[in-house]
Amino acid sequence: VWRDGMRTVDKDVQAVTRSIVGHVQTSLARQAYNLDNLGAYQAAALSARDDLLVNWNTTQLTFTRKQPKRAYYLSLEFLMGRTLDNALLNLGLKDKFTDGVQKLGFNMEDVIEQERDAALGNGGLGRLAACYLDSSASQELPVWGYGLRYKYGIFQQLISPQGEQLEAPDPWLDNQNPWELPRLDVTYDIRFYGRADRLDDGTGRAVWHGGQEVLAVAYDVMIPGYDTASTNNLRLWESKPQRGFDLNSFNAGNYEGAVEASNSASAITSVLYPNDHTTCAPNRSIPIHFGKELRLKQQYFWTAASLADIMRRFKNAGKNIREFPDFVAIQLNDTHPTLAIPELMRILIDDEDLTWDQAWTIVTNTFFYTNHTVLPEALEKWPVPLIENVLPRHMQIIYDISMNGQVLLASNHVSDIQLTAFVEGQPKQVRMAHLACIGSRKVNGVAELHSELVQTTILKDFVEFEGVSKFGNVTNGITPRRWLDQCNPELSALITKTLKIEKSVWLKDLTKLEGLLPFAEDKAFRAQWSAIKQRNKERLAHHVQTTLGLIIRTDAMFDVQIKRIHEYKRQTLNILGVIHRYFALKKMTPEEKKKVNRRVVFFAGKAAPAYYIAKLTIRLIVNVARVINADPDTKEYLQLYFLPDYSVSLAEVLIPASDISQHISTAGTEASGTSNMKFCLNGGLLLGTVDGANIEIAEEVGENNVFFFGHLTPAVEDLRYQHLYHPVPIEEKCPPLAFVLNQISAGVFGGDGVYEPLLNTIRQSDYYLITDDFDSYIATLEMVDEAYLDKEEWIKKSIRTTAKMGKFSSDRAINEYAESYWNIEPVSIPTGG
Ligand code: 26W
Repeated sequence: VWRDGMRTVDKDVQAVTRSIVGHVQTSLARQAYNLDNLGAYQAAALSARDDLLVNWNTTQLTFTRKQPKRAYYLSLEFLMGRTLDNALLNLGLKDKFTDGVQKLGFNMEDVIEQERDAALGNGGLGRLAACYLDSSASQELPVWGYGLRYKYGIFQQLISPQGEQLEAPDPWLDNQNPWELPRLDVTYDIRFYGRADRLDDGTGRAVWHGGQEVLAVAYDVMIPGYDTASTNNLRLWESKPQRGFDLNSFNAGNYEGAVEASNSASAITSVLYPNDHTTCAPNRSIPIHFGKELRLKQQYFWTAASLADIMRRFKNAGKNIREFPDFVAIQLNDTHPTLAIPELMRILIDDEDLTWDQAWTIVTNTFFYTNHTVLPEALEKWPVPLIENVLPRHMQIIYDISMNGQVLLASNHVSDIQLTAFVEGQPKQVRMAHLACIGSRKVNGVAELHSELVQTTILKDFVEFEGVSKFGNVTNGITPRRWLDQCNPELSALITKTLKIEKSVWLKDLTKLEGLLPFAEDKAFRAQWSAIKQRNKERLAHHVQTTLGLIIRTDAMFDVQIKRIHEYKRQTLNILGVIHRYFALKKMTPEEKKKVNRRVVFFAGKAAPAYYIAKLTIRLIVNVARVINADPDTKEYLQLYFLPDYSVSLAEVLIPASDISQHISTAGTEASGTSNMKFCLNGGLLLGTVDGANIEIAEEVGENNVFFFGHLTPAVEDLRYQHLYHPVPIEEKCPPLAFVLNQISAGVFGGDGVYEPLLNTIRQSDYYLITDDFDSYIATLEMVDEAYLDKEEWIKKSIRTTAKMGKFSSDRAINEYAESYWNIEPVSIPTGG
């Protein structure tokens, strides 16, 4: 049914309220007259779910009938955030539900706020997976996601009175989850440990037996497309003891052992590992999770269950196994699912009786690998003895893959036989990026610069060996549905009114935003544009006041840096810049201060629980905020906030309120960044380094609309070498920075020396080049101030930025994967209703 230019479910407000009340009474077993917001949310969610289910069923039925080639997105993380608002917008039912809950005496915004985020991810990689699911469904592409149903998502961050990060569990499933469908009939037995005995029949086959068997149970999450009935599936696996206890231990009369085994089975999907990028503690010798058996078990449990499920679906279609790559494409989201490569080899050789070569041809035409980081400490390596113990058959296969690689190399006269899936050292380790690369059809990075770096650094040998055509780039994208229409409804409405086209048109073809360009010259339009930014600032201030009790002034520039806390992302550079500004303000006369651009600086982000330096950074920010916000000399001109417990939902309030956001990683370290795109889409300007997708954003919006600073990627290695072999004291190299560091050391922000280890990372090797980039950073911040004082010119930049962000829709990105890699096509889904 078409309404307002959108294919909506055919339902009037009365039908909506009837359905909600029905759920209150029958699903929740409550009375409509004494319902609270939480009850209203649950009933509204169940009602929306009914509509999703109809579409989901139609979609899956259509796939089963038409048997198109399908793509599967294997990701250990899906950072979905909330679902209700998004589902209603995609279904075209938001207005009716808003009216409907109002008729029942509720405010839609309050109802939406009741939902807990599904925070099954750490950051960029997990949120990217969520955006790609939205785009796949919206473009009617047959794509399923596969992940784990963690009982606990990313930890909740609390800030102690001293400013330290504390971690609390995130029991997100405690209030029931209306968005998932348990599939207690879709289960697989997943084996660990035991023995792998090679058959001596010359086939290379082996039998893997014994050990522990764990049950994988499917939970399905419906993924509605925007303005289409197409509703895809995200299948998450839960681990359970196979029969509630371990039969072997039970038979031996070992009751305690049996109970223990059941504990360890459910442990597999109990918690999301909270580390991104950092696999080592600061001394770079204490591994945080590599070598952690449970993490390896998570990875295998998930890939094995997903492959078994994909294989069962393929076989149900009655195809020949050799046609597997014609019907199945599997995208590996980073190296976390790389065990899928030896697992598919195992299935094809041991279960399907194929030869090694037949199996390898299928595998290398099925998998695609995306790399998301070139930081050496973030590259996965698994100790051989660990794999040998947990997955003995897979270790044999990995050795065989490596050996075959060596033979091929020798026959190709490649001199450098470094090309193996292994590193030397005791114990030997498997380099997962190498295995993923060898076993895949294509390998891609996530922005132009990053894809270049993948080919010239970590996978250089493979480019030489396998040819450059295996390597490519797909620049990341974001879904404009959540990251503009949902989080910034007023701006979305203004855009629709101005472009004079249906919202559903530009939200599906984001390049249409270019139509805003001429309006940058329209004074009345600029006034509306900036009034919306102002109201978004007030919405953020209101949110902070109600959640934290803090009063934020909104007559100032909002300057935002929100992302995981990491040395390479350089929150330190930002806070040192804030301190520098604070002392500059302290020195000013009242006359001078009057000309100052007022700033409110926001930080938010989590640190990996064992990442000591990152946690010190948070502590420093919180304590600097305390001093600055209380100083009567400066508080009118500079305010600083660290907002705890960063999440998708918090980002949705922060991003639309930002005038400028900071993306200031050391050049060559941030693979892409995706929040940079979200800010710019919402008319926030970008202050950043020449890194990741910042470069492509500048290419689109024009260099005069972004603020770049800092050394470029090719200079980085040289500078690091200089630091080590020709160190110059900071007092000489950068006196303003030396002053700031000394003030911190002197205790101006308290701490009694606690910040020394953080400051020493800068004073000593300064791996991330704070001392080299500080001066140009400060100079650029001053340019930002100057630009902001010219209000009209600033708004023009803001409008032009939004207008040129079309490229960064995840619709464009997912189409590149679909066309150039997976070779899949849209399947149109008949509209029900
Ligand atoms: C320690 C194990 C580990 C290592 C790396 C866990 C997770 C990771 C991820 C690759 C970290 C991540 O999220 N990378 C980010 O991916 C985004 C989506 O492509 C990019 O935009 C970011 O630049 C990149 O940091």
